[in-house]
Parts: sequence; structure tokens; C-alpha cells
Amino acid sequence: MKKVFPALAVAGLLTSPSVAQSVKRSDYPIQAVAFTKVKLADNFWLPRLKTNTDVTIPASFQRCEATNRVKNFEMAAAKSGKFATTFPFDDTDIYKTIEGASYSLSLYPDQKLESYIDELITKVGKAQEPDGYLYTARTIDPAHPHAWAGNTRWEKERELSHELYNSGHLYESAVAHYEATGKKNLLNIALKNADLVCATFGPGKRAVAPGHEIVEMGLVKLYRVTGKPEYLSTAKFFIEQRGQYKGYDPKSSDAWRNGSYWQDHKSVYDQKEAVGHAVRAEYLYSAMADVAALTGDQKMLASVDSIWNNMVTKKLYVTGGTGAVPGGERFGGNYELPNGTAYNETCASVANVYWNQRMFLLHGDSKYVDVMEKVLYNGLISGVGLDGKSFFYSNAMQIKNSAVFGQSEPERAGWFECSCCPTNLARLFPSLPGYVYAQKANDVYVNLFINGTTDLNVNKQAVRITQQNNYPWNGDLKFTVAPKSSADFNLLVRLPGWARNEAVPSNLYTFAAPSPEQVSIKVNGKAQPYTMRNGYAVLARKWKKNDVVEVALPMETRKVVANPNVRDDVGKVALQRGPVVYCAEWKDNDGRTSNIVVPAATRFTASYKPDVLNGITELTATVPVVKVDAANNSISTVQQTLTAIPYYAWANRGKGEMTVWFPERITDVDLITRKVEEKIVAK
Ligand code: FUB
Ligand code: ZN
Repeated sequence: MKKVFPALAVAGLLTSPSVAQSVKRSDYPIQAVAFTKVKLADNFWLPRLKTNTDVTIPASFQRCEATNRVKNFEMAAAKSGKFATTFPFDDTDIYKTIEGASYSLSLYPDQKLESYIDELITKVGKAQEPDGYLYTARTIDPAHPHAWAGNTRWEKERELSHELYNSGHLYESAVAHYEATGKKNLLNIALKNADLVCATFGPGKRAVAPGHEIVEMGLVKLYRVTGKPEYLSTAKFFIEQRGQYKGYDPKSSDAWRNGSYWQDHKSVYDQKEAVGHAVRAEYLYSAMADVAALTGDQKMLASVDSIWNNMVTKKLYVTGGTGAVPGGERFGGNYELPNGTAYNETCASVANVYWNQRMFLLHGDSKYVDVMEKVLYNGLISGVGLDGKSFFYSNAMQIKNSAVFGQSEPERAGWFECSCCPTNLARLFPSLPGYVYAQKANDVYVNLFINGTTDLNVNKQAVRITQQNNYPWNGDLKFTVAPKSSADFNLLVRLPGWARNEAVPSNLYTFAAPSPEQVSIKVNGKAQPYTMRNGYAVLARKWKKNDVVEVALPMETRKVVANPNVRDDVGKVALQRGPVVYCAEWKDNDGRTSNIVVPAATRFTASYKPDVLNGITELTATVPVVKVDAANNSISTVQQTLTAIPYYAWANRGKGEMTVWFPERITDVDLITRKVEEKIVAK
């Protein structure tokens, strides 16, 4: 495999002098340390990345073959046949898997995989029309395009054709492939398509607010690689097209009729609230952050700041999930966060990671990383089973037995007809090393606590940082800082909100009681004085080779309560330890969880179980559970051991009840008859 060219690293992204025409300097004030520069050695994440490489990516490629997604490209090349899958965006599953596989090649070089990717890229290239158009749902048989595609190119782009969505994923994939392998075969296909897109859309040309955002983020990535201004200006043009279509009914409360489903109900400059289809929305907000950073557009920045505040104060589940409403896979109204029907698409969590990373790079505030960490350790990885090949599309917040409540108990599936989520995870996981560190001049940010090593250049001085910890189970963090020779710089260690008595950076969730435990920081064994800046402990000193920083984060089990406006959570508590949010699952709790009460005085014991669910810290406590008498005339409580597991680990041991929010009093428990209860337990 061709190694990444170190000389191409510009601003945390890579630019080839042979490709770049002019590299624009204005950008995010903070730069992420590129994923290629961070080598992980982590007990929690590395096995997940390995499973992604060994299981998820091969399974995704295999499913793209088996479900005719690859065949679509072959037929488009031959201009014959019939589109053989369901959705016009099915091409993107191949792009996303190539993207994930490319990142993965940087971690685990694999000649066979690289050759397979090259074969697929050849097929993609052959499916591209001479002018750059790439959309198998039309090219296979232009006289009979997909029903969502319209009779002519772009005609239905505002609604459902996904032509530009496909382009966006192509660009993201091409840049990852180029960065990881140095090869331009996919990049050239992407650039040809992007040139067509830029020639077609823009002032005085066609105008549309893309029906499913991501082309904007993709164009920005191409701009970073090539320096070609049209890519950035077209991204901005697309963003600014929102709110221009006049055919909606602004008075309608229906998200489709009033345009909010597409974030198309008003100009982005007037948008203040996270609305509509959550994946679309969070890709748009990510692109707004990109474009605001690259162009200095303060109005766009103000909008995306307001939208983020709305999301984090009113529309975020305690697990980091977003997009509460199943109809339209969309954000609900303010505080509309029901548990029983929570949608929480896995792709929305992927998009939320992208968005929060960009917000951090804009503002340098740890609150964005706090949200990102919450998503990463909870609502994102709940989307994939421990086997790496079974997935949730929607991430439930509460499962009550179907026999009683008529709710079907979800099971993970290997693939979906609309299989956006598995392939989105496949691409996000191996890019994780790129989220650990960031830099701005003299400041080195440590955002995530993931074991491994990074080699940085701080003020032209080589500095190696090594992390050793047992996070997220243990709060003792150790960093070895090794400049080549003594060097002055600031190490900014994120002190997570949860370690500072802040459940989220808003009043949406708070801890039931403050903890008196304090963070402690030592350097070379001695207490280190530090100042706080935007949620970071600033350790300013002349660093010497092998200085050791020890940070102790208080790792207690905390009860979380929701803002009383979240109706479903009133009178209830959730459990959190470190960044990990817990749930109770039927398997550990005598077959049921919807009868469990967690009174205010409950104290939990935390114990690490290496053999349970690939190694977890489990929480236990003795609590009352509600029982109904045989004649269904009276209820009583019996004391039982409540065993809680990390939310992300549920649904790996069969179907059954699951609870995140526990009533504190028995009056808030849903009763079921004794007969049904016996049936459930016997199951
Ligand atoms: O429309 C493409 C993808 O399909 C969306 O991002 C998902 O929500 C699913 O609807
Ligand atoms: Zn999805």
C-alpha cells in the first residue's frame, strides 16, 4: 500500500501539490490531528475498529454484491438491464464501505482489500457518464429511470432523487481513499462529477436545495484537497438555497408540506432550531460549520450556533441519540423526547459526531466534545452488535414486553433494504483516531481518552504523546509527553462535563445530586496547578522528555434527571458512570425491567466483568420491583437485585424488555397482570 505523503498534511487534512491549485489558508481556527498520525492501542476502541475491519467491512462489501448494488454499477456501465435494488441512493452503500475500508487500510494495510477496492473503483468509473454524471438509477436505462429520479437529470433533486446525495458520498469516499492510499483513481471520478455539479448549479445556472444534504460537506472536502474555489462556492450556494422554494405551505404543521423536513422552510440564516429529517439536518449543520469556517460568514456561524443550542437544550436523548420522531425520521418539537417511540437513527448519531467535531474546531469549547463523547460511547455504538454484523437502524430507549404493550421487541439485523446505517458505521469507526487530538499553535488539545500514541509537530518541534488508561471504566488517565528536546507549549486536557457535575452542556439533563469529588491533576507525581479554559485544564509548562501527566476523573455512578419539560422522564432517573449511560435488560433482571423502581436513596456497586458482553463495568443495587398478586387485585414490591449494563451493549443476548429511565416511585410503574408476567418470565 502506498503510504500517506506526510508533506501533504495541511491543516489536519491532506493536500497534494500536484492536485492543489491554491490552498486557502482561512479555515477552522483549530485543526484536528489527522487520523493517520494517531496510532491506537486501546482496549475499548481498538477491538471495535478491528471488528469493523475484519467483520463489518467484508460483510458490507459482500452484502453490496449479494443485494445487486454492485450489479447496478455493472449495468450502468453496460447501459442495459433494470435497476436491481430498491432505492436510488443504494450506490452510496458502496461509496461508504470504500470510505471505511480506506480508513481501515491506514490502520491495517491489506493488499487484497486494496486490490478489491480498486476493482470496485473501476466499476464505478465505468458507470460514470462521459460528462461526469454518476447515478446508476438513471444511467442503466435513462428512458425508465427510478420512480424517484424524474425523467430528466436533477428534476426531482429537491425531493427524493438523491442525485446530489450520491455525489456527496462519492466525494467523501474519494477523499478518504486518496488520503489513505495516495491513489487518485476514485478522486478523479469524484472530481469529474463535482465539475459537472459546479457547471450545472450556481448563480445564473440551476438552483436547488439538495433534497438530502451531504454534497455540501463532500464539496468542502474536495475543495480542501484541490483548493478549487468552485467547490467551496457551490457548497455555499447549495446551503444558501434553503428557504428559496416557494411551493410549500408555511402555515402547515406538516414537516413535508411546510418544507422543514428538508430544512427548506426558511433561509439558513433565519434557522434557529434543529428540525426535520435528522440525518439531513445534521449533515447540513456540519456543512454550515465548514463553510462558516472557510469563508468567515458570521451570520452562518450565528445560525449554526443557535441550532446547536436548540439541539443540546431540547432535542437530545440522554444517550446522545437525535431524531425522536419515526414519521419522517426527524427531530420532534422542543422537549419531545418520548422513550417508547424513540427513533434515534444510527446515521443521525454518525452525523452528530461530524457536527460536534466541527463545532469544537470552530470554538475550542469542550462542550462540543462532551456531546460527541456521549454519542460515541452510547447512542452510536448501540447501533452495531458486538458481532460487528448485526445492526440497529433505530435505537430504542425503552422496550416493554410486546405481549402486554403491543410494542414489537426489536432485534438487530444484518442488513436493511434501506441500509444506510451499517455502512455509515463502517466509515465512521476507522476514522476515530482523527477525533482524539487537535492543535492550535501552542495549544495541544486532548479530546478523547483513547490509548495510543501520536506524533505531533508543535512549533516545529517533534512531540510524542502517549495515553495509557482503562477508559471508560476507570477515570485514571496517564499521558506521557515526550518532546524531542524541552519545549514550551500548553497541553489542554478536556475535563469532561460529567466530571464537573454537568450531565450535558445545558439544563436538559442534570445529575440528581452534585458530587463532592474533584478532578486531580499531577505532573511527575506532584499536584499541578492549572487554569480552566472552555472546559479544558490548561497545563502550561516547559515540557521535558517523558514528563508524566496523571489526571484522576471521579468515576462514580450518577443518577441523571431530565428537565421537567421532558414529559416521559418525569419522576424517573437514568444511570451514568463516566461517559457511559446504562440500561437494565431483561436477561439480567429476572426476565423483566419495566417493573423496576430506583428510589432516590439507591446506592450502586460497580464491578468490572471481563466475561460479560466483551468486558463491561456492571452496576448492581438492591431495589424494589413491582409484582401483581395472582388474582390481579393488589400489588406489592419485592426486593431484587437490579443489574444494569451499558446501554450500547443491550440486545446482544436475545429479545426482551429494556429500560433506560427508571421510575423513582411505584406510582410511575406500568402494571401488567400476573398471568402475563408469568408468561414473560417463562419465555
Ligand atoms: O435518504 C437516505 C437515507 O435513508 C437517510 O439518511 C436515512 O434516514 C434513510 O432514510
Ligand atoms: Zn441510516
